[in-house]
Amino acid sequence: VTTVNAVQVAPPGFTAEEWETFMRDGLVVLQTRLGQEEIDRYLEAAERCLSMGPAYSAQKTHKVSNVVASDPVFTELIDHPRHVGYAHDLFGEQLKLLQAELFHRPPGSFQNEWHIDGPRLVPYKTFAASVPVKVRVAYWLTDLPHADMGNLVYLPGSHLDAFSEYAGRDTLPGERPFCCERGTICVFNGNIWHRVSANRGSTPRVNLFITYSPSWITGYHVQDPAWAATLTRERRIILRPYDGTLKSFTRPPAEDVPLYLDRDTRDEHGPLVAPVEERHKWRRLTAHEKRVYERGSG
Ligand SMILES: O=C(O)CCC(=O)C(=O)O
Repeated sequence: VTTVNAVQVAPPGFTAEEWETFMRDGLVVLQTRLGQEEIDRYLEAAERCLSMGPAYSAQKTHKVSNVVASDPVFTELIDHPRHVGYAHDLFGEQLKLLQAELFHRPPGSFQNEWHIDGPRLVPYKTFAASVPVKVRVAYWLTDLPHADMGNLVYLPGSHLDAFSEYAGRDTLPGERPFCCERGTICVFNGNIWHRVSANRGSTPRVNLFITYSPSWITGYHVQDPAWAATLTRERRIILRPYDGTLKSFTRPPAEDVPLYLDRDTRDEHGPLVAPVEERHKWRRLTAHEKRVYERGSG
């Protein structure tokens, strides 16, 4: 067995039950949740990011993009072991952090329109119908006990319908406002139809969306390689700061492989590893593929 020094085993990801819910509904609430101390730490960091400006008006939604680069507390979220394994289950060795956003939706902020994430003309789900290419991990930092508090509103199962198209802001049959206690973490498929409700409550909604994709999905940030080089190996790799070499997004360089070791075997071998010289050309299965492969060959 070839071992690679200082490479960690992939942190835990979906349980069988969480996977089933995620595949059926397009959204799953994780068993793991934040304690009050962690919530306070993230809210303080959120306050620091929001106060850096630009100035925002009380009733307007304020979004901080690429928040992992804005505060060291959020930099930790690039690969936080409480959630990164979920994204790794889907995207495996080509995992990339696509977006990281902080949302502050104060009382009086408006709703947005039904949409899916990513391209609208020919959506991701045309090519990625069973497993999404964009997955979002949401950290909810304030209580959302009922609807109309600036909640995420989504249509469970809508990721499974290749031809669904919705427009506008009207209520749709089957829609679900996401309600939860602060500290809740959920993972959702970017292909589900969703919108945001107006905040008619008396408290701001504050949350983070940490979004992952395979490394070859683009469209948001080119991460600063100088900053990325100051981070841990895993964080640097997950940011994919390949500014000068576009083909690295498709075929990551040898030094970025493996990102993690297999959770079961604790090495980088898998059922389909081909005996070639260069390990960055070995085929690696995602956790999801492994389940499918093992069912088929077992
Ligand atoms: O803030 C939300 O709940 C969802 C925001 C949204 O629709 C999006 O970022 O695509």
